[in-house]
Amino acid sequence: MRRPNVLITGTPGVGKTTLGKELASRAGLSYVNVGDLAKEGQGAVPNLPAVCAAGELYEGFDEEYDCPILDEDRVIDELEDRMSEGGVVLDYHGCDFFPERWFHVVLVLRTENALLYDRLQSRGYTGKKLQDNIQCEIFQTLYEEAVSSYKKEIVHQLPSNTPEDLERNLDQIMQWIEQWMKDNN
Ligand code: DAT
Repeated sequence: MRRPNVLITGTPGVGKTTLGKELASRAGLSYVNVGDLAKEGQGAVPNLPAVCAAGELYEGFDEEYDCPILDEDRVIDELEDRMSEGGVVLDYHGCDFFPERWFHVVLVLRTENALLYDRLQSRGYTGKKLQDNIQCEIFQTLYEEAVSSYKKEIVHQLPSNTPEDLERNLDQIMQWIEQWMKDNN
């Protein structure tokens, strides 16, 4: 039975992981967090700073943002087999480097600034990192990235402010998945 691949993207803190895990569990799909995958990835990378352990799918470290830089090509190689099988909910705060053919639907979660600010602050973000992430949401950077990387018809923005939003989104996506399965099997 064919199953769809769902990309969940958006600014850090909008609720991708919360929605992605719950959706995967309800729909019987598998959940992949690209950030975590990179952290746990296999294979050695030469010449990385000590902060990036050998084997991670990183190609360097961004001093300004205090975070590792993903080795996008290796991440794609790592995921290719699973994605071509289908049935994956993929979670990442970027979307322009995945092959377009991987996804049947692309969901961009959106959160109001004040709420996002509180969520990121309680995650320990401060200063430039906090400001930049808020700006990323204000400028709808991930939405722009999604519509320029995928067919507009498959890109949907979903509000992710409250638990009610979460439930509504889950219901809607579950219906979409059921319809997709009917249409494609
Ligand atoms: P992300 O994976 O996009 O970084 P997350 O799933 O870790 O985001 O969520 C960040 C925080 O926000 C976390 O404390 C859970 C909370 N949250 C997520 N979705 C929410 C929603 N729809 N309503 C209220 N809080 C939500």
